[in-house]
Amino acid sequence: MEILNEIAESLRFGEAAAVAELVQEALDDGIDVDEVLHGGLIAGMTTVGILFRDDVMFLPEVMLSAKAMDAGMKLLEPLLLVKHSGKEKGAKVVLGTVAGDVHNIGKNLVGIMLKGAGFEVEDLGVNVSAEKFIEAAERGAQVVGMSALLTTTMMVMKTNIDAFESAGLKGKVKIMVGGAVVTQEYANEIGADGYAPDAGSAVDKVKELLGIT
Ligand code: B1M
Repeated sequence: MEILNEIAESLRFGEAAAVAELVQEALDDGIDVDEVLHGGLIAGMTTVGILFRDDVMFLPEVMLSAKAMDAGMKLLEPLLLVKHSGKEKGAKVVLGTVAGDVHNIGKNLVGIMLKGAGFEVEDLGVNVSAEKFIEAAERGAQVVGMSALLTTTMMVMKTNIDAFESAGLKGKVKIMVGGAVVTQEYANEIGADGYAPDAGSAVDKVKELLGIT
């Protein structure tokens, strides 16, 4: 669909106002919110990732693209919450991006989907230390979700899981990991209870971890 390409293109060029306008237009045209998200915003961000990797785009430009993504997500969030609404009240999930890592777009999306499904979500933000995760878990969470986008910071997940073990929380709180660089194999290797490749399957994984069918 042409308009989705236009959204992706505007995001690639970091044009926040244009992204917001086009997202609204796509929604007004009756295009499904998930299509706008995946075919427009995420497709655009995927291109940004490739151009960034290949030294065609640089950090300041990627930051503008991230701002444009936020502008689009603001419009999609309320609709995603309604579309994916469920009734899993009572269970609390703590989310955060691990220490040393400031990528939050994917983690935020996971939070939106979990809230939509009815879970209570405490989002600790980015650059979250093991201590902060543990404190939040001790306030009463059933699941702790850690996100990492860098090959360097994904190692921090292992340190955090070890810290949960030392705090006597391993097994009491389920730990889910995710983020572009994380795999099921890595999750198994570091002793995480669960892994999800994307925001939609993060909801299914939390339900599975909590025995909700
Ligand atoms: Co950065 N960055 N970045 N970056 N950045 C990547 C990750 C990179 C792959 C780009 C590249 O080279 N192609 C690369 C990492 C390479 C590596 O380690 N293998 C990279 C780099 C190198 C860096 C810096 C080191 C660059 C520098 O400074 N020289 C720097 C690090 C900063 C830091 O964290 N300390 C940096 C900075 C930035 C910006 C600040 C400019 C910006 C982030 C802005 C923000 O988040 N607010 C940024 C961006 C935007 C990206 C790319 C282009 C896009 C990430 C994104 O938002 N994707 C990214 C390229 C890429 O990933 N292909 C890149 C869209 C999002 C919806 O997907 O986050 O994967 P994602 O989330 C998905 C799933 O992964 C999953 O669900 C989400 C939705 O489906 N998921 C979970 C995520 N978390 C989950 C948790 C779960 C379950 C599922 O359970 C708890």
